[in-house]
Amino acid sequence: MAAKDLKQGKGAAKRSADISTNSFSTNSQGTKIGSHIGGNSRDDLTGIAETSLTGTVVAVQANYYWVRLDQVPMAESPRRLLCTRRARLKKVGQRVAVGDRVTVEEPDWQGQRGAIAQVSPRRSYLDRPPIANVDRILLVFSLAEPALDFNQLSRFLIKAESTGIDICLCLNKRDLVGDSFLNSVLESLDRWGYQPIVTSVVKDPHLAELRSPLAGVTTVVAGPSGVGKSSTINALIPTAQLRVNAVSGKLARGRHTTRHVELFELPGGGLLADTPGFNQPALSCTPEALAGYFPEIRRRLAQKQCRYGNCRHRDEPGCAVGDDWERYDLYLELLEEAELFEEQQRQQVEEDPKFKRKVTRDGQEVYEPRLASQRYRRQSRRSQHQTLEDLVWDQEQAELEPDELDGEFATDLEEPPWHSDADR
Ligand SMILES: Nc1nc2c(ncn2[C@@H]2O[C@H](COP(=O)(O)OP(=O)(O)O)[C@@H](O)[C@H]2O)c(=O)[nH]1
Ligand SMILES: [Mg+2]
Ligand SMILES: [Zn+2]
Repeated sequence: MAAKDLKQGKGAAKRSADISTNSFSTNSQGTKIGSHIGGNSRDDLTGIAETSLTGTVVAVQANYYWVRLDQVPMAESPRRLLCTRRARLKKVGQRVAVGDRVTVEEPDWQGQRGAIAQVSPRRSYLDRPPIANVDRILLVFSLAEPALDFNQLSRFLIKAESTGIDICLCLNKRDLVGDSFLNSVLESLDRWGYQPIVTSVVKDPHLAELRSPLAGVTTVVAGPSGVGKSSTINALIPTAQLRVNAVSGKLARGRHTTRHVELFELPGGGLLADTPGFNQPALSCTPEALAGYFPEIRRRLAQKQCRYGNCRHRDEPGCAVGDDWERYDLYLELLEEAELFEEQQRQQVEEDPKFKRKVTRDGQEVYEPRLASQRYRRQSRRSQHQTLEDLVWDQEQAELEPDELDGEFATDLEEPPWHSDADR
């Protein structure tokens, strides 16, 4: 399976699709507000049945989810409800992430509470930070302070390309550089295949061109520390009030600390999430996939094919890509890294008694967890997805959502995680 599929496409989408076909008929014990019984509750009067309350998860706090509802029954009803996740979702392993489209039941308008009963299949999923249904990555770099580092920019671009999500590149701090420097940067980036939006936030603000790519979609803001991500979001959404110059990156992320991800609403519609900066994203893709993350290579391959289907565009005879392009040396460097990474993964997995090697019908090598018993089969299939995902994508330690810390995603399957106090 292509790494890209594991990352955000088929793997995640399939998981949620499988789950969403389950019926979530409610446990309606006639407890709360009689949410599924027709009648004259005030919600019925407004034509919005409580069972059809839909919304987007905009923040996750411990085992609670802030859901922004698409519609509310009365003007004074709260737009956001603090929700738990139904035990049923937990049992089938349906995680809830920021960005998920959900159905909410049992709204308690006064207490501003509810319960998430269903999660819609995801269009995309990013695991770093965990956000579902991202439409666009806004990659912010600064032209100065910190100085533009082309190698770092390339790595961020390639990491972003590897998600398959649309990229919008932004060069900030325009006020700090002269025209000739800016133009030479723009010429280089154009050769790579990118046409960035140039902004400044602080002096003589210039952000207008950012508005249209962000309107109406869900965007994740990424980039190194100090380039002006938080400043940009604050300028676009004054109510966001993100801390500028906040410490971020590896130091700020302990093993069990949650990275707080929150989606902010743009005044004209659309959602925006800040991410903690990280200085050098770990590139953990397969050697085969790497070429697809360079627009220059994609462009050449669209015109002409290499002689060999498995060409790595290094010095193979009949290669259509060649070596006469600006980022060729970087490509070679990353190809070597990818080959090394693949080899390490193979060794790690071969040595691990929890996995067995299997060759699929289409000839791909996969590693499956050895199953403890039939009883855990359903559970283990899910863990397998998760584990392979981690193996391919995560060189760093896993950073878990708090509600995964209950062991739900552990590869050790001896104890089924069927019970948890946090459930309702
Ligand atoms: N001169 C200048 N400084 C900026 C601009 N945008 C942000 N800054 C400054 O850059 C520093 C880092 O900004 P911040 O938004 O915290 O960056 P983040 O780490 O990417 O979120 C702050 O001191 C900002 O005031 C800009 O367009 N021009
Ligand atoms: Mg910041
Ligand atoms: Zn080639």
